[in-house]
Amino acid sequence: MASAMYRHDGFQSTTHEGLRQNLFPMRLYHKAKKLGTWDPCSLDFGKDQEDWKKFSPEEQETFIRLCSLFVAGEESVTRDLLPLMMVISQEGRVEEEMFLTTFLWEEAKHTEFFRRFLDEVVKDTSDLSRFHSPHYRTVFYEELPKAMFALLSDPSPEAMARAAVTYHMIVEGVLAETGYQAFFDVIEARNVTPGLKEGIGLLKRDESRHIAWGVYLLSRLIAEHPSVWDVIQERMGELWPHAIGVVNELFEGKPTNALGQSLDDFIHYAQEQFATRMDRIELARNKSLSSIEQVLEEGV
Ligand code: MN3
Ligand code: FE
Repeated sequence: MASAMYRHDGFQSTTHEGLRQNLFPMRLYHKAKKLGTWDPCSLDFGKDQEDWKKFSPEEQETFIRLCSLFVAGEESVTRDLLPLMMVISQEGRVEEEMFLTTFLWEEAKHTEFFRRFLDEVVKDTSDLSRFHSPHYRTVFYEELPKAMFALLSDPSPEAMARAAVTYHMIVEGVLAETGYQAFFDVIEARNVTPGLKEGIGLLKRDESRHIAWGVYLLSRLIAEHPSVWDVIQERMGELWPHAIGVVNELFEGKPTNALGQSLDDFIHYAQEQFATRMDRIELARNKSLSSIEQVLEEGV
């Protein structure tokens, strides 16, 4: 990269516009400062510790399996966001970068949250990567870091679209949304582990902002470069079998797990998430970016 790029021709904050408060990412930034400041250390796990002792070994195993996927998934999104932030910074989109500072901090706290549950409730210090099945490994050990760190040498709109589909559509939009909603539902229905439930509720709210920015980014890329649409579809097609693979592996060939969750429900919900995201992005092909922002704003 030419060193000539490492200079500033000016600063947005000293232009006649100042910081563009009406930009969607700026509105997300203000939301994040209000809603994203919860502290994983402040959650009370006292009742969770009591409930844990009453779970059967099979139920405990299912909790640990889910937590091992979630904690590593949160670590991976914490570790893999920076290259995308760097491109946004280099493009001088300061309002988007300001939102992304909240994004990265929140992912760090999500990692901390699940690890705290494992340390203080589960009290398991064994190697939890044993639960990381082949499709999970393909997504989180390979495809996600590869797509994100490719941006260091190729910050093109096409590479950005591949990164955003991987990170925001598949990992956050399909896998995290599906996993957290299903986990939240089962904890709520059984009225157990209130600390875990509260944390997942807060985390889901954070994720809705992350995904909204991801959809905004993809919509913006399509608006600026219409050919990006084909790249998005191709990338969704590449990753979808792995996303469904992660769900199938979670159930190990059985129709339900020890918590009474059903594979069919999981698959159905994942498909719904996938279709909803695709619909939103497809809107960007025919409508203005501002009309998409309105739809996105309703969801955060
Ligand atoms: Mn997260
Ligand atoms: Fe996220």
